[in-house]
Amino acid sequence: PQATYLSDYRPPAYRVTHADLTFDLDPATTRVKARLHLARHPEREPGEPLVLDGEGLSLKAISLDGEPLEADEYAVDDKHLTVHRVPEAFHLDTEVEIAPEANTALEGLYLSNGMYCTQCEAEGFRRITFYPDRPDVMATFSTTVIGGTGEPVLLSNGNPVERGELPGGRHFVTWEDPHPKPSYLFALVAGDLKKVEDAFTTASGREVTLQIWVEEENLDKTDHAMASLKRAMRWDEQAYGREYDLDLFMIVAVNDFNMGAMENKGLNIFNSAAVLTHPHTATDAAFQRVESIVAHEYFHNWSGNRVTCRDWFQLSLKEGFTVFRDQCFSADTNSPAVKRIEDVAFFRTAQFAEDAGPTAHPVRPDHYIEIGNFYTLTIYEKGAEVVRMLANLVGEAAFRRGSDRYFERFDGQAVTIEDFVDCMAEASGLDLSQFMHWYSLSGTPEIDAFGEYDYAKAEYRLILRQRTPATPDQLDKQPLHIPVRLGLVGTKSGRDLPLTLDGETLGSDAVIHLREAEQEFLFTDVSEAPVPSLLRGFSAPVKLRFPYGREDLAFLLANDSDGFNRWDAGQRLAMLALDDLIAAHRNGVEKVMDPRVTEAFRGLLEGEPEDRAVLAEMITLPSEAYIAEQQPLVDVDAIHAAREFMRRGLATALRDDFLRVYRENQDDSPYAPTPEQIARRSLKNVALAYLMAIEDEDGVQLAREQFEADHNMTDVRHALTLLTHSSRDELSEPALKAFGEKWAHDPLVMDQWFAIQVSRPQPDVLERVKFLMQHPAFSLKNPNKVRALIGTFAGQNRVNFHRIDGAGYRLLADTVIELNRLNPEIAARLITPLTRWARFDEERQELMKGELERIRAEELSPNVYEVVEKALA
Ligand code: B3K
Ligand code: ZN
Repeated sequence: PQATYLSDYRPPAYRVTHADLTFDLDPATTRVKARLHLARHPEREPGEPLVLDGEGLSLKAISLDGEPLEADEYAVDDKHLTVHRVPEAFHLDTEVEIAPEANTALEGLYLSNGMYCTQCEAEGFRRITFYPDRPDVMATFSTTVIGGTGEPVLLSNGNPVERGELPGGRHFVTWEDPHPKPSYLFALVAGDLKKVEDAFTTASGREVTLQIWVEEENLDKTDHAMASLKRAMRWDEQAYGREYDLDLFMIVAVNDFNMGAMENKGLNIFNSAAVLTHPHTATDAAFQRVESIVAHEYFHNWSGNRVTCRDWFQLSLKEGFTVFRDQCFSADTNSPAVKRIEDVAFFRTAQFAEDAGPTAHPVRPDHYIEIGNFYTLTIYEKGAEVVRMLANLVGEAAFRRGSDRYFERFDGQAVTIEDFVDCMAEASGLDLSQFMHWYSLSGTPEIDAFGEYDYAKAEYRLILRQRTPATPDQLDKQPLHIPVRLGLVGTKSGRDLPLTLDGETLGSDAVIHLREAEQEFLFTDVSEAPVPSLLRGFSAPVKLRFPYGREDLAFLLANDSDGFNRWDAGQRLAMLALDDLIAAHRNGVEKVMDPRVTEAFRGLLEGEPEDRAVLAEMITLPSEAYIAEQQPLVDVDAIHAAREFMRRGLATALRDDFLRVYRENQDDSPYAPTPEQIARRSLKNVALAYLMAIEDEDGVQLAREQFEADHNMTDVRHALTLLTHSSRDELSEPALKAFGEKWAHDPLVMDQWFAIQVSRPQPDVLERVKFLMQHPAFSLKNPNKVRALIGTFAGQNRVNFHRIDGAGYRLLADTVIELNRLNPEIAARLITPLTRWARFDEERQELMKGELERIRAEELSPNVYEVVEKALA
């Protein structure tokens, strides 16, 4: 496979002004007729051949301006159709055959549960018809879909303009999309679907019909998605001044989908897991996920569709910005502090790991083999952090002026990241040239901070040093422009002290700009010795080290005015204590609980009742994956043992508090995914998890009652997880059985049933994974099932996946080898845990590399090839 380079970008030789498509649907032989109106690109020389992308297409007919082409006038290979000589402007007709039922890669046109659907981003459209399949070719589309009695509903982008009956019990609908769009936003859905309909009036008074299309049995699971959609539409008008631009907005739920959802113009296609909710089938987390994904896809209508990417290297232009937009939306709708804590906890675990591994890449990569491998945490989440830094740097008002400018100037165009940042620079008057390095640098920058208080001079000297460690793709790194938000918390008053820097008063919470490799900041008029609260709100995606003592951290945990940093201080304090426990475990000496952690937690539990959702986060220990990220060499067993020891220690010491918190937060009112209810449930369930860590009899009783009460899925799933993860089979087996039988008909609930079982810490779990792979509800062809069973086992069950006999690695490699043939995109993602071999001991390294080599010996898809080559480089 060949790499594509950003530096090779050229505009397309020919543009498509309009595409007219007709699909005659059939599972084995779908006929696709395309009439493309093409014209030479003004920046390209006349006389170049026309080269269209096309993969897996069987060409049946081709003509140019109505004249059939002779065999020597064109050529077809496995990737392209070339027409040797074409005029300046012309139309090309092609007819191809494709087989949706044989499409297990779920890219292009495929069948999901008997329903036709498409996924075209990034390069799926070329599996549907011959086309210049690149985002900088934007055309209007007319699409006629012909189906039979099995497909009463025929959908595509835009507005339906004509429908009618055809001979042989067939019928058709023609759709017109007036907005020029790249081919990756094309969509078609056909099947036996039912809809829920609602309406939205835009700020300027346009009436929009909203439809959610699902299989009949899911009609009762669409309320939350619909409500979320309407909130998102209103929010985008208020926060960004962006209105919806068609008369119809449709969402379709499909069971087989590689990602969460897809923002096709006017016809968003969703993984059913990202749209369907019901109090009895979806947890609070699922409700929140649905809300944010519905919003994310809707927001793409402007950040992605109206203004799109010039090429796929600019992917973060739409993804980073849109994630930032959906994060802000969710923060406004729910608890902002908790949203930030959750996002950062995930980011520092998963994106930092990606940045530290063999597939590290910049937010704007400069080359790729398979773009499908670049829908990553770096492009999405780090891209969002970069936009967040921009927003904080330029300030709210300038950011809005900049985004208005961006949407207005580039409407209907395919643009670059520079275009976006230029708008922000113009709107703010700031020089953002150094800031641009954030887009080209891979790896996580590290800041070492040191501080010194001079009592006599009332000065606080802060020294910040930055460096970004080398990554496989980049050895040399330049200093970045890093916004560091901070406060100085007085140790006497417990308050933020006023900040004066270089004679300028900054208030008590300020952003300082680190631009040099090393920089000193001298704060004057500091009236008492402070503890610095640094990188508040995670103001930059960096690792920050400061030699905090444990008392300092306990102090910040109790006093910091920044909720995020209070949480972070607690995490840091727990980390220091966990480090001791890990070392004790490794050295075979007795583990001792640091009383400062216990007392800090006691203070939280017994202190002033505050935001329950934040409290739940504060009393949650760092995950095993996050702890692993902090270790020079990962010892999975020591980490697990240390964390369990600490959980049990806390549970033993604070048992009565946990029991009281549980009881105080029980709530029998009807389920609603409101921030208040979610906060109560999460706090109560964290408390219950502590009680179950020591298998406290009251705790066991409460877990059983909570499971049996069957009040809502959040509580049921949590209780079932605790029972399943307990050491007592008499607790787990009956509950699992009852749950599995009750929900055998619901694929989304069965996914949860799989995930709960394969994340249990007991050593027999690998056998259970194998056994469940034979379960009738499991299928390797369904990405949700693969993620629930194999993904959860390999990604979250660290002790068992990393078994020293290598059986976990072998199981993953076997699955990857099989999926490489069926679904390369999912296969390539699934390998991730094996690519992180360098972080483990030698014995495990050898085993993991051995499995990667076994995969490499297969005939590989470009997706898997690219990941395995990087992992073994
Ligand atoms: N833009 C899609 C990504 C789908 C790509 C799959 N290869 C989902 C999203 O970010 O909204
Ligand atoms: Zn997106």
